[in-house]
Amino acid sequence: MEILKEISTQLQLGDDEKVFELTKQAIEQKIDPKIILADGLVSGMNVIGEQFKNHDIFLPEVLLAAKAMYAGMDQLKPLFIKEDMPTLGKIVIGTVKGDLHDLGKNLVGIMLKGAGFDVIDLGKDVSPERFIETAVKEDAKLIGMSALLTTTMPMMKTVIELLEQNNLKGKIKTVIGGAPITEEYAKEIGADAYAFDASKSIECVKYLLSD
Ligand code: B1M
Repeated sequence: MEILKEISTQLQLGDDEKVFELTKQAIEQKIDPKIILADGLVSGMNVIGEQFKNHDIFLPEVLLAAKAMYAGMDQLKPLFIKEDMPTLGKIVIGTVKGDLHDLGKNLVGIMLKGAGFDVIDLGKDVSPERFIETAVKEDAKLIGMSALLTTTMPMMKTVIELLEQNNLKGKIKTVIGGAPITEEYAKEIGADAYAFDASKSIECVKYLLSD
């Protein structure tokens, strides 16, 4: 669809106002919000990721693209989140310590809220202690962690080890995700589940909390 290509292009150009406007138009055209997200916003961000990797663009362009992505996500958010739903359980999410990437984690939060979970979002750069202290204080049964850097992935292991040391492993489940994370890594560090994307995170969380 032409409008989705245009959203992707304007996101790559870092034009947040155009992305905001085009996303609004796509919603008015009754295009499925999940399609707008996947084929417009995320597809544009994937191109940015490749260009950044190949040094065709640099950090300022990536920041502008991220701002544009937020402009689109702001439009879509109310369509994913239905208010006054009975809660399916309380969970804590965040991006691990040292990592400032939060677009994917925010998407996961929006989708999980939309699916009916009570989501406590600790934001980015979250220390292992803070994940656990919050989960205990709020009586949350699951911690969801996001990492986008290979250098911050080990923080997930630290959280799981800390759960173990406090006899909380199993009582508080863990779901991990983010571009460098794999099923194998989740197994290796003893996470309860790996979710490839936001939709998959709903499946994982529902399954783990139904135990
Ligand atoms: Co950075 N960055 N970045 N960056 N950035 C990556 C991750 C990188 C792969 C780019 C590249 O080289 N191709 C690379 C990492 C390389 C590596 O570790 N091997 C990289 C780097 C190097 C860096 C810096 C170190 C650059 C520098 O300073 N020289 C720096 C680090 C800062 C820090 O964190 N300490 C940095 C900074 C930034 C910005 C701040 C400019 C910006 C982030 C803005 C923000 O998030 N507010 C940024 C961006 C935007 C990217 C790329 C281009 C896009 C990431 C993104 O938002 N994707 C990224 C390239 C890439 O990933 N290919 C890159 C869209 C988002 C929807 O997808 O986050 O993958 P994603 O989330 C997905 C799934 O992964 C999953 O669901 C989402 C989709 O449904 N998911 C979960 C994510 N979390 C989950 C949790 C779950 C379940 C699923 O359960 C709890």
